[in-house]
Amino acid sequence: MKREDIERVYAELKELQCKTQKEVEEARVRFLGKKGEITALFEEFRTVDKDMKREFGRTLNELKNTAQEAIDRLREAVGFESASEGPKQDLTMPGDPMELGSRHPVSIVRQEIVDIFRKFGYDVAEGPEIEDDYHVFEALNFPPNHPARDMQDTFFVSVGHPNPLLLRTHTSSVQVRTMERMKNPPIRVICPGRVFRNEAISARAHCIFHQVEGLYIDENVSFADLKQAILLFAREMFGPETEIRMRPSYFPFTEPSAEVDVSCNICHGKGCNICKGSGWLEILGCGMVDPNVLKASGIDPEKYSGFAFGMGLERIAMLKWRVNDLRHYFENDMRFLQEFSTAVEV
Ligand code: 2NM
Repeated sequence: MKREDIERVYAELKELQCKTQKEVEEARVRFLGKKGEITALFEEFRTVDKDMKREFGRTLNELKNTAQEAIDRLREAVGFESASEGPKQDLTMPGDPMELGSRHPVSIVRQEIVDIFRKFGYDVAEGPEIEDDYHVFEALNFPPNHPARDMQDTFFVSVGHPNPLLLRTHTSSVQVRTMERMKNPPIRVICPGRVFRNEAISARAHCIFHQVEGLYIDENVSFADLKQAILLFAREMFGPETEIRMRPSYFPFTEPSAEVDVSCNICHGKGCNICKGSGWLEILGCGMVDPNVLKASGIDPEKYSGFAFGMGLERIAMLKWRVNDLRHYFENDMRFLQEFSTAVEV
């Protein structure tokens, strides 16, 4: 036996490449099988001089271990061709823990609002995101030249068409569809959904956001009913101490219209940077449904009246969790989303 024989096998091992389990097995037979090269060296070892046995013995054992390790590594590396070839696994071991996801803050807020109005007897309605001019503007008393109908504000799907399709700019279109379908009040409905406006994206504006709008129509519905409904909602949503304040406003589909503020439950009116020192936070818009809107959907405004309201979910979530940039809601940054993992209600 010569030292070169051992060196040669080392060199061959170093060059060894396998692409399949079959090739790995062939390599194992070639080096370590009954007629393998290393097995042959062990045969030869018997003829080695007595004074050399110790050194050769150690070197040969090292070679054998190196070969075995190389084969094992290759077997791992080339992957298994069938499940039965796979590594021996202890099937009684517990599995890898699964990471729990979390609800998106907008989804949490929507669910809270929907739950509150369900309790008040409202149904939930949904409708198409791609709408026509009639359901988004005309039936809602938008005059023909209203700026919201401009391409600057609304995304049009098709242009130059007699009845162009567009992305809804509010979910009021779903309420129009509900009135058309139901005809006979009482109607109590809330419409959560995505809306689209052609705005430059910034900390305070986004071209996609989420709304919940509500509608209540019956005989003798008054502004006092609206005020009470909003107050009850605000106390369910923001706590029993909450006060509301209404400021006159304007919407094409309601008359009179108002904007609603809730008392700031962070500073309780003392003034903080969330309410900008005013003690009040704007949360929604509302009003008495314009008779023209009722008429357009086939409801007799002489017999029935109603109120409607609408709120932006991102805005409410911003107040709730004091998020200062709207863009966080759309970026799906895990570091942001995981902040809400404890907010999951079970
Ligand atoms: C708002 C504010 C005020 C509203 C009106 C209607 C409908 F369809 F009944 F006319 N739905 N939603 C409305 C009224 C929405 O959002 C700020």
